[in-house]
Amino acid sequence: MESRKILEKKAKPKKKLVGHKQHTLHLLRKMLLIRRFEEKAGELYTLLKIRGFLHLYIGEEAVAVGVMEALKPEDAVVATYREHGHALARGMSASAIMAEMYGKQEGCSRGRGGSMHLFDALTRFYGGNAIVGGGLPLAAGLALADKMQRKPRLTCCFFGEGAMAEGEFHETMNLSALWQLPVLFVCENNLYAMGTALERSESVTNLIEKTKAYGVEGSSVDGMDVVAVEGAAKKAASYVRTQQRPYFLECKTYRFRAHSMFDAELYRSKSEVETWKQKDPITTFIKSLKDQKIITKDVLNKLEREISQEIQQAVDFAEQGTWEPVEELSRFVYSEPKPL
Ligand SMILES: Cc1ncc(C[n+]2csc(CCOP(=O)(O)OP(=O)(O)O)c2C)c(N)n1
Repeated sequence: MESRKILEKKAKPKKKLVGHKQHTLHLLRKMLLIRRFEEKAGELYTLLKIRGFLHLYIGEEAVAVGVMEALKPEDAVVATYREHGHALARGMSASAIMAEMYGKQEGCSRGRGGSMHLFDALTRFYGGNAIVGGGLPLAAGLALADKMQRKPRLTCCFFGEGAMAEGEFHETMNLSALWQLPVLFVCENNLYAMGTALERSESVTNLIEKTKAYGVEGSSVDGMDVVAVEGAAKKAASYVRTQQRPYFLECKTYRFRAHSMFDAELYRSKSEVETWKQKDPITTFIKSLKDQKIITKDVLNKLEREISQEIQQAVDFAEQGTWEPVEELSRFVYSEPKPL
């Protein structure tokens, strides 16, 4: 009897570890996919395969990946112009995103939006917004529609701390609290809005104080730690769903690359960037998984190979894609008549 008890005791954590292991590998896979996808995109940009603006998310992967774990398929997601990571974490196909960046018809926005305007109705991904703060009122509108139609869904809105200096942020906070809208606001505080440091543009740098002034509850989390972000996001999403009220989650993070492909980075020192790189969300996660013996070198190499194949397929898909015929350029400026 005693030995059976011991066996049962031993068996339990093993079972848990399998689920835990699969989940951690899933988080790592998503972060690595985003990192490698964007490294490739940066390369393709210099080869002039991708034109227009390109804002890389490298360094911030733990935020999109952790938060997305708290969302359900029926929830909506709104992001900024730095949104490849969010789109991939939400489950959009790397091929459709790459083709979009190439400007091909097979892209998720038919090649008309490019890097800053990714869209996918299937995963309820509403962008990709070039205007700083522009996604905030859109998120409130989506949540208001859900509330009016009594649909039990949540809208998750990602934005940078730079958006908090915009009027749209303040109007959205006010109305979301007043109308009790189910929005999870996720602020990706990477300390700089283009070349402007937070303390140079905001009189109050404790961001949660700002939202509290509107009656919106909030909390902060280490945005370089995917597990911490996932935990905080799950609590936050549960608050939004049960209370039917907005919530503000600040994720403290850092972008390792320049603001966009055109940025001399005169506003920060190389040593500051190097210090933050010590907290790289991917390398620190891999180290902790290795220390816990959850991952081996072989598993990691296999993961890297699979991701590399997925990205190569995306590039091939984009290369073989079709250009939009010039005579179709004015199509979709206005919605097309629906068949009666
Ligand atoms: C309304 C508006 N003003 C200015 C710009 C130019 N602009 C593009 S990105 C950016 C900085 C935004 O920083 P933040 O919101 O912190 O996001 P991050 O780039 O750090 O992810 C600015 C000022 C813009 N796109 N829209």
